[in-house]
Amino acid sequence: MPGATPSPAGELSKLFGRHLEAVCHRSAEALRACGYQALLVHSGSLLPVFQDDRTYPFEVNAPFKVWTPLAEPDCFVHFQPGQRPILAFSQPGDYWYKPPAPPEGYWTGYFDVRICADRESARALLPLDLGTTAYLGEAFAEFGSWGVAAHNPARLMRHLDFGRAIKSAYELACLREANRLGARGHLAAQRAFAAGESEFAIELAFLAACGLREQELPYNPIIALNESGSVLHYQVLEKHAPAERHSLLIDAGAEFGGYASDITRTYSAGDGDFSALIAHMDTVQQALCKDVRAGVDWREVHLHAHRLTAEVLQEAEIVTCNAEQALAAGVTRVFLPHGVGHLLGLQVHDAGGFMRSPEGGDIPRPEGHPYLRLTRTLEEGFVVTMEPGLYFIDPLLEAARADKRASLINWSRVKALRRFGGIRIEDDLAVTATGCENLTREAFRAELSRS
Ligand SMILES: [Mn+2]
Repeated sequence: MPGATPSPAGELSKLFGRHLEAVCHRSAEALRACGYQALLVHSGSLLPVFQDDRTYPFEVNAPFKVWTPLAEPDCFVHFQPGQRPILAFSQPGDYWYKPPAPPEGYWTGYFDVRICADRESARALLPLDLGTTAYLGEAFAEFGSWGVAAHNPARLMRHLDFGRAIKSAYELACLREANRLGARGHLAAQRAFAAGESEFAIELAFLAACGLREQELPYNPIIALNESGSVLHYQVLEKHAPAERHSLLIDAGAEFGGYASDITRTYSAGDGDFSALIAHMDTVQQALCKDVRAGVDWREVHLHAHRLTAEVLQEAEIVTCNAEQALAAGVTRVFLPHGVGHLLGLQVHDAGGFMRSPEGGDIPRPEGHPYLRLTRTLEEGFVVTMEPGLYFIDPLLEAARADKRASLINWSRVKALRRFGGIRIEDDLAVTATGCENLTREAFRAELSRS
């Protein structure tokens, strides 16, 4: 309608249409390259708890999320190039649970939606002959009789995963929204920390502000007060607030349309040394964001993070040597033992971070950096996290104290800073030809101007 402002849902629907066309195109290419005529993707099954009548919270399979934002078990997408994809939607006849309503929304018009009561009736809604169809998903009891050509063929899955790195305009819109929700949660968490709340209460504040339950988040939040910030994937969520409050490290993201945000912030309760160290790490993080543009080898960004970390260690007098010596002796890896970032999308650590090409071959990590999750050269449309860190991790410090690195570390400074745990500052970046769009900082700015 000329002159009318498109509703967000209308806009999203248009974006989804173009996105699905691209998914169909690259899936058709992958099928052709691997010798299949069609693709069947399962959303996943509910997994029963051992000797119990309950199931684990449902997690939808990533290859299914490629096609729809639907997060229901036992649904199938069947795609044959040139035809509208079929969605077999499972609506069990069950009076113990509320059956899901048939899907409705900006994306459903692009599918041939067929409602089924169970897997058997789903099979009846699919093409009779699946003999040239590749199937992606778990095997289930009656799966053997479905007659598919291949089950999770590695070569095809690799082709499909490779293409996921470059995000469409629709995917970027979802990632922006996931960041907006995440920023809202982070601001609530920051207020809860300032109010002296426990880790558990900070998580509740985060969830309430995002409007999501824990199982709807892309990953379990890491909410660490004080020295617990040194545990990279800290999971405890203490229910009692500690007697003394020094710092908060919160790594938590939200999800929209199946797409994740992955955001970390670190706060100091006081405005002393640790607060200055956070400000310094923020400068480092922003400098590293300036490295990001199409054509850049991510391994170089990671190594740059180590050079900048060495400078922080020298300036903050955490080492007794200069930055070059700290770097050469591997001391930065004591304080920054993880990768500086990873691909982000339908999975928080998105697929395909090492792939040289869809056909095969991995790009190796730099020697001595075993936890880097991305080694590819950035292309326009990649979405990556930028998450430098600096931590006081007891087992790594102990190991350094036992070898020739011991004399390079200022142990009294380490002792003074240990109670703060560590620092991580993490934003999500959409790579452009000449730089990047910082989805997270934009989201924080928008949320702050809203309130
Ligand atoms: Mn991350």
